[in-house]
Amino acid sequence: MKEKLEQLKNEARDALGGANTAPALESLRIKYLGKKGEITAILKQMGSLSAEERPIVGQLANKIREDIECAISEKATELETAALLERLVSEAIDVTIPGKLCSVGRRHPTNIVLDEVKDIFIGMGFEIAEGPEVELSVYDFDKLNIPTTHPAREWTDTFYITEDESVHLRCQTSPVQVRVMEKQRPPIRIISPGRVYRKDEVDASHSPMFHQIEGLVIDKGVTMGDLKGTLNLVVSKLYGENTKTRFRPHHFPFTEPSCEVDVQCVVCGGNGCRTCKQSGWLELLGAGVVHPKVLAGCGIDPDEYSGFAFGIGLDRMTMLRFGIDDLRLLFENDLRFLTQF
Ligand code: 2NM
Repeated sequence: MKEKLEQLKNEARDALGGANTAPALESLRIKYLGKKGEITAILKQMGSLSAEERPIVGQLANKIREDIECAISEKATELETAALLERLVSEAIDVTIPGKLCSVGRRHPTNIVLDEVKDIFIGMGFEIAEGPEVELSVYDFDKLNIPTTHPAREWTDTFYITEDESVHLRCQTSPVQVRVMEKQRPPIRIISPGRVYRKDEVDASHSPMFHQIEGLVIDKGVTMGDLKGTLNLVVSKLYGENTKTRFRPHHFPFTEPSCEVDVQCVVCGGNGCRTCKQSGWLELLGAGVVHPKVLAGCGIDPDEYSGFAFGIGLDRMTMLRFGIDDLRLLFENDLRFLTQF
């Protein structure tokens, strides 16, 4: 029995040497020390020994069991340490590697100018109004006093959505004004910026989609004088205190009287250059006193209220502001262009 125990001890030592995983170690523990393990089996056979042999073999058996237990726990610690070391190496983070740069986007030049214009009007008590780009022809044409015979209503000029011409991509943001006038009682002070659509061939100064900022003021006793005062103030904030303006008579179906407003050329200061085609003036916007028919059509009594409206081409303004000579640059989204602002 002694020999058997010594043999078990050697066998266990060899087996432990080759156990390199926690499960392998556990199965060795069960094999030698478990309830049905080999040492236990020997201890169970002790009854057949003589009284002299029993304590000697018993001692030896206990000693070997303790040795094996000790060896197993040492091996377990060794395995844990090795596993930890491996994790530390494989999961190592080099905190000295430079971070990945994420490039921050920037505002489009059109939005830079739009925000400036918005700030000026908000400072004057205006609110921002928005509306759908797919618009009812009733709102974009009829309620604006644009007759069915008007060239703007041709299929060659307007992106119709329906065969019956009742729905189209808006060609101005005036329908937003109409919607506000129908819903809100005066006083009204709004600007409505947004995309508008016209069937234009693309060139350096035309695009089928462009941007407008329209404005509307309705109250008791609003006159052409208020229109001039307001727009002159806007121009002085945009282009400087002493910038001259010129109001030229014009025609729009939705305003009467109507005018176009020019500013002294921002490039040459009025002396004449390529940008202003030697005239010294740049066309900035269209405006006028809202036609009584338009007011009445929106449920506002033209005998009680009056107002003025205007429309600014935002893309052209942006080009002038930054000296951009081709409108297409604003729509191509070429980063080499956009990162310059
Ligand atoms: C312009 C020029 C003149 C205009 C008129 C209206 C409305 F809805 F009140 F009738 N909104 N915008 C208007 C007037 C727009 O754009 C060049």
